[in-house]
Amino acid sequence: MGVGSGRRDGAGSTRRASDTLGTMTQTLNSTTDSPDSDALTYGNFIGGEWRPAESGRTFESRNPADRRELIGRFAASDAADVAAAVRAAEEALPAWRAMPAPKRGEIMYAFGELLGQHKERLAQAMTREMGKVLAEARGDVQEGVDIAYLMAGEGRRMFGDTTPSELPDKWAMSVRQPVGVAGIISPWNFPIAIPCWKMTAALITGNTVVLKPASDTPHCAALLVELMDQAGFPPGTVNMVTGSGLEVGMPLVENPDVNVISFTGNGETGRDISVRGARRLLRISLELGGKNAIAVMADADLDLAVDGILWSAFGTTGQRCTACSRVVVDDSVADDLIGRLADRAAAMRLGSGLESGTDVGPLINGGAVEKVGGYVEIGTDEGARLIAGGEPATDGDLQHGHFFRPTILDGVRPMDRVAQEEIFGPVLSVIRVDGYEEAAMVVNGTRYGLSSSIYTRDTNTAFRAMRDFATGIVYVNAGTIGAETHLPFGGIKQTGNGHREAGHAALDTFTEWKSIYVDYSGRLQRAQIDNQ
Ligand code: UN1
Repeated sequence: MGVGSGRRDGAGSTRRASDTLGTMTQTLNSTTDSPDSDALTYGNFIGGEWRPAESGRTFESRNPADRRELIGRFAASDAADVAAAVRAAEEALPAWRAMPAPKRGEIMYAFGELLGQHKERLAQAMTREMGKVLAEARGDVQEGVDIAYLMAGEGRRMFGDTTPSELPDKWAMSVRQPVGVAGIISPWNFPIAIPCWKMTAALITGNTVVLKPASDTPHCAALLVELMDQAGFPPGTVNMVTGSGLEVGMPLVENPDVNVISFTGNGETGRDISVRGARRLLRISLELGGKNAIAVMADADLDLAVDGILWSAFGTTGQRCTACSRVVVDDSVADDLIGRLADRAAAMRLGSGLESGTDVGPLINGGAVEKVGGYVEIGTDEGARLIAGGEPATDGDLQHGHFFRPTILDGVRPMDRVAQEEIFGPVLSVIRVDGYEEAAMVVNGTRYGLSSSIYTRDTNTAFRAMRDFATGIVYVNAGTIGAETHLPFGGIKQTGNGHREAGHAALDTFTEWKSIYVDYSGRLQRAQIDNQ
């Protein structure tokens, strides 16, 4: 694999990502007394080469559990770097789309295998860079492996339709064709899984890719792209440009040679992308979050519900699009449920996700701590009762990280801001209702529609919820998180714009349908006319 390292730039040495995978000899970085001397500098990956931003600027990524730890320095890119990456993707496109899809699938299988082999190192790197506890980070990488294998298989499926023609001696079929250059803008909360969802679907269908990873997790992205290079994706098929949304994301959206954008992130940015893209009829897939509810009915198994709620609300520190941020509970069991939730939440152990025994890792950055704290205040001002957490955790070593205690607000009303706005942190609002009808109304009473769940022992109620809950994903007797890669992932209403990721539905974002008619009758046959 890789020989030598990337070019040197003004800010130090640009390393191949593989240095930290231990797959090549470390040769760079002169001695310095700085405590950050071990931190590496990473470039962009364009046309099969690692190179610094054209401006030479860099930015830092730090460990959110201990911000004294520098993860690395990354190219602070701009429109010039984006243009170079899009050019490389365009140049690679003809050969890549001409390669038989099963062959593209073989490279995808190799990539899935490599991801699996490097699972532990990637998971550790992920926990260091974005904080989720190690077991969850391993799950994140596994999700990447799963989608790589699923999409590799699509190389031998990618089914279209063959169908009878209305005329004799005529053949009709439809096939998928790649869209072209795919701009992928991925979030930090699933720094391996989500770019994998997007890139594997784009690549297997014959598109080439420019990845703009979240600026909070450039290290994970660099490691991922390095593995894709090793797996054998030809130069230019996968490119990566790091930097801010404004300086990299928007130029990618505005670049006229980008044919499709797939974005996961906040609603405001999604809308902005939509508006900018609309001017040139750009194909755009958006996944913009949720305000996911778990309904707990009077007949629910409360032990099961408590486990599911805590996992869904505080797993990944509440930083999942699918996280449960509302519990909609039947009044008859509310006190019992809430008492158990509060006790368990208070007992959760905060700390570095690398330490065994940690239940809840840090939030992604200082801004997130402020935002979450702000929402707790908004909630209590609106009349909610704080029954667990409610503040940053700063005791001992926690003071060096972005920790916030698992928080539960009771007595929240359905239209309160904490019950309507996505907080993206460990804050759970409890809403009391009377019976299924009211529960369903409250579950559906938000602008989002990603995930929902119901706990009940009554089969009829469960089926009603499966029919009524207005979300793209519904769980019965399980929490709101844990979607599997072979089913469509996405939501309705303002969660997105109708597209789905994962499953074979993901292919729709990255392909155009072409309908083909072959007439072998040897005479003019007019559809709709000669078949009468
Ligand atoms: C997200 O939060 O954006 O279903 C993705 C889940 C994960 C994916 C979440 N498999 O929770």
